[in-house]
Amino acid sequence: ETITVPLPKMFGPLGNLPLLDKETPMQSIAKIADELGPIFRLELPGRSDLWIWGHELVKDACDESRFDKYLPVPLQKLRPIGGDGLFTSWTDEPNWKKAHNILLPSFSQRAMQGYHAMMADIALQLIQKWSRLNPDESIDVPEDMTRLTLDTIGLCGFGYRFNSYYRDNPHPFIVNMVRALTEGMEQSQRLSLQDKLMVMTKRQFKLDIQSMFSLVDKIIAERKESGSQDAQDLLSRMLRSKDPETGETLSEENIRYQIITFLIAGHETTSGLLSFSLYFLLKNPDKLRKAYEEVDRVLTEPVPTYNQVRSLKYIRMILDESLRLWPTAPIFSLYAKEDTMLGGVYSMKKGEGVNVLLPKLHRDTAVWGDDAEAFRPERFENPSLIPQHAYKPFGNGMRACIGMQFSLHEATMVLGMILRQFEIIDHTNYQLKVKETLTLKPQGLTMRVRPRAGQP
Ligand code: MNH
Repeated sequence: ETITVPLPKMFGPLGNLPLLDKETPMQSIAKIADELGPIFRLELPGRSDLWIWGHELVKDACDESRFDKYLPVPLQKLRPIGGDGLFTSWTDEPNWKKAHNILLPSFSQRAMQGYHAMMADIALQLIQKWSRLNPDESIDVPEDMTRLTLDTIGLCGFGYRFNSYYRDNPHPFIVNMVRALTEGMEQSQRLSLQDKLMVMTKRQFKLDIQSMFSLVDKIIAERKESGSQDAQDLLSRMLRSKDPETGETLSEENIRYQIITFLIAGHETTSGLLSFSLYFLLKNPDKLRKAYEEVDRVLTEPVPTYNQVRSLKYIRMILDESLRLWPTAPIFSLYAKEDTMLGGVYSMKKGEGVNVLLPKLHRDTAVWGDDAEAFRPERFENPSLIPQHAYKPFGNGMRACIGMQFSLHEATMVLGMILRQFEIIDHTNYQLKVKETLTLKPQGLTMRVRPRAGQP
């Protein structure tokens, strides 16, 4: 039997569009989800989308023998930027599998030992900046976290220093990137006539992409010329490594797309994660106390070792719990490879897509209990107790995030170092407002810090 999928109130040819706040569409959809339940449909001009968040439905959609990653319209709009890089390619494009094979070892937990010193280099810049603040100065948390994650992926990715802690304004590459990403996302919300009229915006979009390509192409060319391919960064690994299946290396164009993809994927998501984690600690003094206890016990030197970072179990649980409540990449999409019954209740045609709404999956009380809304890192004490496919902040299966170990090693180190050095203070009694771009961030979060006694 197939159920009738609920649809919210319609507004003629605009469909459900008026129900979506242009600034915070994901949060509007989560509100609709509260009302309509674990599966529903949204009609937007020219599209009709299926959404799920109930655990049983998501679990079924995570079956890779029947479903594969889908590129919804907003991701398709990023093709001019990300090309056939890992994030914006279909699984059956030849460069997806090739790059996946070549890059997987470079993102393994073992490979993090090679990036550790570079990550620590950037983390120390943040610690030093904060330790020189006057007591009444406040920190723009998302801004300083974005400086950190951008500089980290720049250095570990291709030996380039964005030097964001020496700038008030974002690096020109980031200005181009953020404007291009924003335009890509906005294109997908525009009616087609409206979109055709935006001549200047389109010209700017092209210019921004050209500037991004030229910086990255220059870095690749210089590295090839210098012949120094012994560097430990991702670029030299990409230039060297051959796909075990085809024996081929990646083309220069595809390496460019991968680098741009890492910059996009690697900087906003991890900075949002660190910002939300600090937000939750500011609001949960008992958890903060446990975190201080752990970093005081484990971090005995000013710069943590690789193994010390791996020992920060509670810090890691704080990050896991932050990603549960505010998964910074909140949606991923799948399509049915053949006609199939989704969750045994809804019949899907071959090629039909479905969006997974993570903030709601991660608050499904059937899995997480009646205190699903509460910040409780202890839930992750024993990860084997978490039901399969109930927690998906890094996506699913072979198309899951390749940068998971990278972001978690970086974030664990930085959060550990911050808490070892500083008492964090919620000087404004901050009220959470979640800002949406391609990712989520706590908008306008600021805090103050004081040196803690007995630093190493
Ligand atoms: Mn990441 C895919 C979340 C950090 C590079 N990432 C995904 C997906 C999610 C995700 C969800 C799956 C998207 C989809 O199915 O359409 N990523 C995150 C989060 C963080 C993150 C929550 C940090 C926190 N990601 C990073 C970092 C990098 C990175 C850091 C790179 C350095 N992510 C990727 C790439 C993909 C991806 C590349 C696409 C992988 C593939 O499909 O082969």
